Amino acid sequence: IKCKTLLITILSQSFRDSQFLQVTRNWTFYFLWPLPQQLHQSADRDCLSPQRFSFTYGRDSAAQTGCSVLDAAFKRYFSIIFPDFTTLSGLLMPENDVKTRGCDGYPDEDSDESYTLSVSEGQAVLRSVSVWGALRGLESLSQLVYQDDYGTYFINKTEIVDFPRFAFRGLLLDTSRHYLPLYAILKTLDAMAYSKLNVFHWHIVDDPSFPYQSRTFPDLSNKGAFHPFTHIYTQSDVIRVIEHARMRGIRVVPEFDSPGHTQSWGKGQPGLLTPCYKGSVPSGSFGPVDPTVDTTYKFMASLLKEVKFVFPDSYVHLGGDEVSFACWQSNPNVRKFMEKMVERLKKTSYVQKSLVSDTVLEIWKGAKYQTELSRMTQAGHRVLLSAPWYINHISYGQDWRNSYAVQPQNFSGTDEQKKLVIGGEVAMWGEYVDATNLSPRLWPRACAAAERLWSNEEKTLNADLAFPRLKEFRCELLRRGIQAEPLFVGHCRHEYD
Ligand code: CP6
Repeated sequence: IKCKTLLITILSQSFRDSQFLQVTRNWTFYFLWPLPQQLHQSADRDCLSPQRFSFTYGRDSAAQTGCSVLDAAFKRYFSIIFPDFTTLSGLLMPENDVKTRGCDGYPDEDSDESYTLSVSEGQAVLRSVSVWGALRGLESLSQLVYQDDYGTYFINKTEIVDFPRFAFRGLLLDTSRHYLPLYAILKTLDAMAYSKLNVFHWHIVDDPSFPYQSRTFPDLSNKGAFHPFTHIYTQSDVIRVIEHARMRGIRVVPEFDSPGHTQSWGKGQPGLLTPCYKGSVPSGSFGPVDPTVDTTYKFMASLLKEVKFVFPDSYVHLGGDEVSFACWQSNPNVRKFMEKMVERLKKTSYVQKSLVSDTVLEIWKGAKYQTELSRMTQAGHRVLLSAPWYINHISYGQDWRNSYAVQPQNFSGTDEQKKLVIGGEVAMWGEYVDATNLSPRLWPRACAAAERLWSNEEKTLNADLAFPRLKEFRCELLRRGIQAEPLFVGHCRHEYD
C-alpha cells in the first residue's frame, strides 16, 4: 500500500506533460454518452486530487446548501468520480450556478434540463437554469473524469453546451408479469440518470398480477398480487421510488392499464370485469372491465383519485391497448350498452374530441410507425414513440444499432407536425424478464434510444462512430455497478465479475 501511494503522488505530477496524452485522449473523448449538443475538448489536462476536490454553490446561485436535490447529487457524484474515496472534503473545484429554485419540487414536462459546463485549470463551472439541468451537467462532469493505469484521476479542458432534443425520454418497466424487487427498480433509475433518461413509465399492474397496494382497495393486491405480503409495492415503497427518481430528475408516470389487461383486478374487485358468454349463458371466464354497470365508474373514479394523489406527476398512463372485443361482444348487456353509447356519442362528439386532444398518444405498434406518426400528428395530437424501442425483444447480434437508427421525426408531415413529437420511450415488457436478467437486457441497449432522444441527430447518425463510445460507456456502467451486457468481443480496462 505504501508503495502504491508513493507511485501515485509522483506520477500525478510528472504526467502533466503531454507525452502520455495520446494514450488516453481519445479514450476520454469517447466516453460521453449521450453526446452533448456542443463539445470542445483540448489535450490539456489536469490531474485531480480527491482530497482537494469539492462542490460548492456559486455565490450568486439561487440554489444553496440545503438544496436537497443538489446536496445529495454532490455526494453521489463524488463517489462516482472517485470510486476509491467516500468522504466529500477539501478545497474548491467545480462551481455551480443555478438561477432558479426547484430543489424541493418534482421534475415535469416543462423542466429545463439545459446546462453549460466549463472545465479549465483548477476549476469547473456548471451553469443551469434549474436543478434538473445541474443534475445533467454533473452527470457529464462525472463522465469526463478518468483514471490512468496507475489510478491517477484526470480531466481535460472542456467546454460543453448541452440540452435535450426531446423533453420526454422514457423507460417502461413491467412489474406485473414478474415482480421486480425495489432494489431492481432503484438501480434502474440510477442507470437511467447515467444515460439522461428522465421518465420512468411504471407499468405497475396488468393481467398476471396486481402488486400495487392500494389504500382505497387493499383487496386488489391482497388477492391479485403473486403474494400478498412479499410481492407488493406498499405506499412507502412507492414513495421511495418517487423520491429516488426525483433526486435524479426523473419523473414517475404510473400506468393503470384498462379496460383490457385487467384480469388480476377482478380477483379483488368482484363485478368489475365483463362476464363472457358462451351462447346465452356465462362461460365462467371474464373479459375487460365491464362498461355497463355504475359500480365500474365509481370504482375507476376512486382508484384514479388515489393514483392522482399518490403520484405527483401530471401524467398518468391509461393504457387502453389490446382490448379483446370478443368477450364484450358475447355479452348481451355490453351489446345493448354499445348501441346506447353510439347514439350518445353523436350528440357529444365535440366534447369527446376536445377531451382527447390534450392527451398524448403513444405509438407502440407496428413496423410502420412512420405512418402512425404522420396520421396522429396531422390530427393535432402530441405523440410519443415507442414502437421501434421494444427492447424486451432480443436477437443475436448488435441490435442496439436498430434502436440507434430510429429517426423519430422522419415521417411525412409539416414542421408543426414534427414539433408534436415530444419524445419516446424504451419498453421492457416483463414476460421473460425478472430481476435476474433485467439489467443486462436493458443496458447498454437502452442507451441507444437515450442518445437518439437527447443528442443532435446530425452528429449521431453513424453507429460505427458511436460504437467505441458506447463500448466505453458500457464499461463505465459496470464500474458503477450496473450489470450491462457486452456489445461485442473485447474487454474493459478494468474487468469485473
Ligand atoms: N402488455 C400490455 C404487453 C404488451 C402490450 N400491452 C405487449 C405487446 C406486444 C409486445 C410486447 C408487449 N405485454 N399491457 C402492448 C402495448 Cl411485442
